[in-house]
Order: sequence, then C-alpha cells, then structure tokens
Amino acid sequence: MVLATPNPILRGEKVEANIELPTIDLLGERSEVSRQIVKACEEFGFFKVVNHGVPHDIISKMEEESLSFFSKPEAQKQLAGPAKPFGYGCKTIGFNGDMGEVEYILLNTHPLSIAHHSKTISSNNPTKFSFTVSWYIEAVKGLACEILDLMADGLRVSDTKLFSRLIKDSDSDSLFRLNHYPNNDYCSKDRDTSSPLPPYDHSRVGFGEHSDPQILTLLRSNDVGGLQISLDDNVWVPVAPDPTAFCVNVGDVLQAMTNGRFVSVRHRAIVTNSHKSRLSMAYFAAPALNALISVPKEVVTAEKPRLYRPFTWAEYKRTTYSLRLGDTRLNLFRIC
Ligand code: GA4
Repeated sequence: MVLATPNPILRGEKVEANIELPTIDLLGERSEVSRQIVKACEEFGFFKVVNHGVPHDIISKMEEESLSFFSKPEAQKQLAGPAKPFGYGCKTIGFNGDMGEVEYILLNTHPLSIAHHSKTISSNNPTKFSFTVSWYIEAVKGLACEILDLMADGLRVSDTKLFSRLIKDSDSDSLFRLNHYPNNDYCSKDRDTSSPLPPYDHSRVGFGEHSDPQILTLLRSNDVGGLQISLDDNVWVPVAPDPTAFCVNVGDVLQAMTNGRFVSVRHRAIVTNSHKSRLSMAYFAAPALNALISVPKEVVTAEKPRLYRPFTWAEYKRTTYSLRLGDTRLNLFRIC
C-alpha cells in the first residue's frame, strides 16, 4: 500500500490518491486466500478479486445489453420506470429525496421479477435481456458464495456455509443494479469549456456516500473511474477502475454477522471528467426477508461481546428505506 500526500478538495475533504485495494487472486492456495480476504475485510471492507472465474463473455454481453438500453432516448427509457421499487431510475435515488448524477436499472434477482421487468426494459427482445441478466446473476452469485465460504473458513466459523446459505435461499432478496454515470461531454453543455477540468469535480456526485445494507456487494465496472471509499472521516480513497476484476465490499449485515470484525465501509461514486461514461454493474447479495441475522459463536468472545441485537433482514431493510442514503443505520441495532 502506497500512501500519498493528501490533496485538499472542496469542503475540507481529502483524497488519498495512491492507496491500492488489496487484490485477492482466487487461484491462490485456499487457506492463504481466506486469510487475505479476512484481513482485507477487517482493514478496508473492500478488496479486488482477480481470476474470479466469471466468464468474460457473460460480462461483456451484460455490458452490451446495458449500454444498448442507456443509449435509448430518455422518453423510451422512462417507460421502464420509475424504479419504485424496480425498473429505470434517473437522478432520484430511493424514496426520501436523494439525488445523484446517475441513471440506473434496479432489479430484484428473482427470475420472475427479471422476466417481468425485461418486458419494459427491452420491449424488442425481452427474452434476450432477461436471459443475459439471469446468466450474469447466476455467475456472480456463484462467485459471491465462493467468497462467503472463504470468509467463513478464514474466520474459523464451524458452519462454513452459514453466510452463503443465506443468499442461496430461493427467497433471497438480492438485487442487481446497472449504473450509468454521465461523461464530460454531457456536462460541457452547461460550463465554460475554455479552462480544463480537474480529473474529478467533487461537486458532481454520481451516487452519494452510503454503506450497502446487504451481506456482500460484487461490483464490476468498465475502465472509467469514479468509485471512492471512505477509510477515515473526510478522507476518500479513489479505486482505480479494473474491468478484469470484481470489486467486493462488505455490507452492513455482514458487519453485524461478524460482530463488527468486518467493516461495512462508506463509499460513493463521483462523476469523472472522462469522455467516456462509467458503467457499473452491482450485485447485492442479501438474505430472504424473514431470515434472522445470527452471529456465529466463534466471533463472540469475552473481549468482544455481542455488538448488535438480533434482527431480521425485513426489519433492517425497513429501517434502511425509512432513512436517507447517507444515514448510518447499523448503529440503531447496537446493544449499548
Ligand atoms: C444503497 C445500495 C443499493 O444501491 C440499494 C440502494 C437503495 C436504492 O437505491 O433504492 C437505497 C440505498 C441503497 C440505501 C438507503 C436507501 C435505499 C436508496 C436509499 C436512499 C439498492 C440498496 O439496497 O440500498
């Protein structure tokens, strides 16, 4: 990890330019891989996986379908919206007034839900869209399960399938999100183009800072940057884009299930001044609504007593949706 002198940015924020996320090679020796994953989740809450086994073909087909949708005229895209709860959304995020410079498709990963929404997202070939999404989701779900099992191993949890079982449940409430952030050509319409832009303009937030509520997030982005993670208050670390890798992060539920050993870190997406738009595809692995979030005995000790009260995913989700994007929620479930 290389630490650089922080650059002062707007509103007292700092961006640490040269911190690199831990990179985990899934072809490595199993016990070493699980040790590295645990370390990354404790220190960063984020890591990159390479040699992940998700076929390139699946990723590029999903990217193609996404770009073909986002390149449609706005009026046509609106037919697949609003994303309340699922479908196409533009600029508005959630239900409580959050906004960002982003357009997106949000889907529940249940096959019937995908098939239903594909009819409006891709009216000319819904079967193809639905097939591509289902194919992509099956592949990333497999990767998520593999990573969750490695985590359980690394934490010495005897029930090694404890985490992955939650997302394998056919009633799992996992989500899939396609985010499309505007490019520089889009913003140059309203600005003085005579002076060059800095690589990032922090007044242009694509997706504001937040933590992910679920268990685990697997994000694949194209070669345009914008993702930043918050390691300390007001210090933001840009994540260099790597289309060959998946960026994995711990969600709030996994922080609770590991009794705070793993951290669900706040992150955001900034609109970069690239001529190409950023496309990211996020799989949010979640339990079923009625699942009780339990803490394995191995992570509760005399020195580290239980941090959170038991709750169901439905209860946690309800709290999440009653709050704003940037609000912290897991603290509300803490045992004082
Ligand atoms: C953040 C992570 C996922 O994108 C998401 C988001 C959800 C939404 O866009 O509808 C939320 C946000 C996310 C957390 C707080 C609430 C809910 C918007 C919002 C203001 C799909 C999710 O699960 O939680």
